[in-house]
Amino acid sequence: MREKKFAVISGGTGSSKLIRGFKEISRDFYVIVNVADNFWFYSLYVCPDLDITCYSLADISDKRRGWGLEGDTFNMVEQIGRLGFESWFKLGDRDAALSIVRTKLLKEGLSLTEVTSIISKALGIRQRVLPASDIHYETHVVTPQGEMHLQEFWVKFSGKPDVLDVVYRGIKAARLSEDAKRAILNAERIVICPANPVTSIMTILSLPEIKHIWTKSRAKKIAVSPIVGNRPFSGPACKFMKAKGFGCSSLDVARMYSGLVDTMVLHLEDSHLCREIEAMGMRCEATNTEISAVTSAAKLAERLLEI
Ligand code: FO1
Repeated sequence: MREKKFAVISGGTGSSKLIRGFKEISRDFYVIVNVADNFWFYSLYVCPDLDITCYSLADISDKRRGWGLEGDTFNMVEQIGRLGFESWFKLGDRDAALSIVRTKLLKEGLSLTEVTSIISKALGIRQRVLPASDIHYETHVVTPQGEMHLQEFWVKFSGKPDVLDVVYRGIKAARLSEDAKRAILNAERIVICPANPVTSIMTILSLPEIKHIWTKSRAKKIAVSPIVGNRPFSGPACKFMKAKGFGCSSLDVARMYSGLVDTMVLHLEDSHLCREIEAMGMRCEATNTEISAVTSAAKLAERLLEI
């Protein structure tokens, strides 16, 4: 086991695979997690990216679905449907238990950072899982049918509507959490996971004052592209990148992260893009970024701590 001060910037499903790899080789690291896809579901505060991070670190996640708990049941949400209410968000029964506890503690006045720390400990997690912010803000997708929360776009409408824009509602009033700030300043190395750049990563790197903290941090900053060729590993990254005026390739991911990272890591298939990326002033490394198996995730994690 390697002990090093490093932080991982993380979103949901794609990130959780790499996090499992890091857990194989290190017990002690920070995970700074996107919170802009959090939302209220029947009075419960649901935090999909925090939860998949915790479930992955506790090794109880549903790896096939990429969210929720392995072996969970959906009796609660099915009953909500039978009562004639909206049940498109399939919050599992045991998954809901976590949201019930979180909502109770938040209502008692604890911050999301404090609540996440309590939940992590209860799940036996040794790593520090840090919400990027303790203040709620939301990713909204602007479509021809109107503006909607990311969860509505992705789950209720299956990611089908055209995307005109993506906006972070409330971000100006949000702040990087104190613990996330400290992690960024103390880390020797920061790895940006292969996550959706628009809805998982820039939601964090666009927070007010982050520019100052990010520049002050002496950490080596490395980003892993979530795209191979023109295909994202999962999810609607391309639709969102296009709405933001980018194309859909690792080169475009590098353009988005230009000035924020020292090194771009991309899939071997995309190694021809390295020359153009290096011309942008970044280092570029092509390696196997396909990490569905935990052994390949650990191998990539190992490499990310070396370069
Ligand atoms: N994703 C789906 O595609 N369908 C669902 O019904 C669904 C339920 C769900 C419940 C709890 C949770 O933590 C995540 C859930 N997700 C579901 C995943 C989630 O919508 C997104 O993948 C993430 O927000 C993206 O980061």
